[in-house]
Amino acid sequence: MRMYNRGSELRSTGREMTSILRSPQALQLTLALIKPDAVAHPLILEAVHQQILSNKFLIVRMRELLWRKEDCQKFYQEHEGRFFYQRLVEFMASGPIRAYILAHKDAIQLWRTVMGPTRVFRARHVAPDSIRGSFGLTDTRNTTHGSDSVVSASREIAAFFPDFSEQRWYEEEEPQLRCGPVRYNPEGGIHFAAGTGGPGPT
Ligand code: RTP
Ligand code: MG
Repeated sequence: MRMYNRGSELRSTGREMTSILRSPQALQLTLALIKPDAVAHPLILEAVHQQILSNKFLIVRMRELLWRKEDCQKFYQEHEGRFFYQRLVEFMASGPIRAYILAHKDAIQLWRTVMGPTRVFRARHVAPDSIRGSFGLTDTRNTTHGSDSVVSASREIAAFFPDFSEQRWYEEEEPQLRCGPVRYNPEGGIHFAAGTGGPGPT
């Protein structure tokens, strides 16, 4: 059984664990991607998922998908013209990826810290226990992606989860998740506010 303990209280409810969250600060959202190099290796995929849990993120949504080259081009538009752009776009379309919406009071910066530096050689030296330091193969195949600002996070979440309404989530789910209790469903790989039965369409 997987345990999730974020606050002062933790109790078992059979297959799931329930914890009480009490934070006055609103949860922030970020988009996290696990890139094809890691999704191709089930043990690495699971290790990255565990890093998300052990760093106390709430997993709001999760999906696996194959991306078309045009989608990658659009997603990485800001890097168009850079020497690594073509390589990056082709790599991201080369196999399945996993996308997450993660919540935490400091989701954007925390996820970037957990990932480690972009360049794998640097990651191995300055943050060997980070995700990229542990699993990154090259500067392109560097295991994960994370949004770099609130504006990027909103745009990237909308690109990967077109049915997700951030506004509705802040109105309906965020207060419940923040005030707890929260459950983690190991089968679905997501957290949800206890008593809600999990997220419906948003
Ligand atoms: P990311 O967007 O992936 O979360 O990482 P980041 O902000 O640290 O990096 P960014 O500059 O946005 O670059 C996006 C992705 O492009 C690839 N890249 N390769 N020197 C290189 O060869 C190089 N520089 C960037 C990486 O895969 C990076 O994650
Ligand atoms: Mg970036």
